[in-house]
Amino acid sequence: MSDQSATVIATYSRRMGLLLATGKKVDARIKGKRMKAVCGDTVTAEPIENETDWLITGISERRNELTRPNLRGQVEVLAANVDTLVVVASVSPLPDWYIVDRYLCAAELMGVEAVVVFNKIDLLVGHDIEIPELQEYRDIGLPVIECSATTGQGTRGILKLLANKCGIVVGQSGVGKSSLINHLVTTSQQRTADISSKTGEGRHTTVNSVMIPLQGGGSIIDSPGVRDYAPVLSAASDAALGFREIAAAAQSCRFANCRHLREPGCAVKDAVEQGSISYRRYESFKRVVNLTEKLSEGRY
Ligand SMILES: Nc1nc2c(ncn2[C@@H]2O[C@H](COP(=O)(O)OP(=O)(O)O)[C@@H](O)[C@H]2O)c(=O)[nH]1
Ligand SMILES: [Mg+2]
Ligand SMILES: [Zn+2]
Repeated sequence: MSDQSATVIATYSRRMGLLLATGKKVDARIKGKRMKAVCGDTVTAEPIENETDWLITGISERRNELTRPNLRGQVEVLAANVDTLVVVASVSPLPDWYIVDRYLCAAELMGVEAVVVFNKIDLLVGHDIEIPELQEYRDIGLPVIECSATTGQGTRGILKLLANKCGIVVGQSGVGKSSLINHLVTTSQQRTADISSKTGEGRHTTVNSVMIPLQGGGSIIDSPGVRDYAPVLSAASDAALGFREIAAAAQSCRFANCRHLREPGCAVKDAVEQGSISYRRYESFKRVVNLTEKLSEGRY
């Protein structure tokens, strides 16, 4: 039987869940050790005789990749072919805005949309609290959604943004990524818990990530909570491209190779001093520069 086209919708330690072009879901192994497929990949696969598993025979070229450096300094691909990064922070655990900025930086460098989702606002009921960081994101033109996976308040905005798109939910552990996805999925059959228990390896196998269809034709990828995240940059000078307001101001720097640190005539530093660029975002930018320099020297 000839190869069929399929989408990778789940990755476990060694096997994968596939959605075949026919709409059928199967488990699969991958041919050889060198190929590594991730959620969102389009692959070719064929059935294996006398087995329920299919065999992945090839991975199609990726439109984009969400990557991070692993502990050994190698590039790890978390997902492929996504349209939107849904960056989640929450009332509790307290937001680490640097992590949010690093994911936003990754989205800019991937050339995909990003949305900042502030979850668990049910915990703020009765308190009149403005979150200044959220306003900073709105000021640079990013969509910001305040919501609660528990009450459902605000979550329709996420569905609207993901219509006919593939989103990936990212952010610190415990902010409610899985809860939000469970809230958004159309039928209970498609809930994340069921996906891990229905596939061959059983529920004791850790699901690394899973893609779930949404109402409106979109889909969403849940990735396990990451304590920290850093984008993979080919050079520290690329960091500015990951911060849209810094990239815009940089057009007016005196020197084309300005690093926006201590150079004279730096329009970015001027904008920070005048307050039109957030000092916090500028600090995030400098941290990404530092991190990239450390990585390139193998000091991560
Ligand atoms: N109060 C409240 N708790 C939430 C909300 N969303 C998630 N949680 C809780 O936060 C904890 C972590 O949620 P989970 O979805 O596992 O977070 P993840 O690690 O980002 O996937 C769980 O105990 C959830 O019940 C919310 O909107 N409001
Ligand atoms: Mg989770
Ligand atoms: Zn500059």
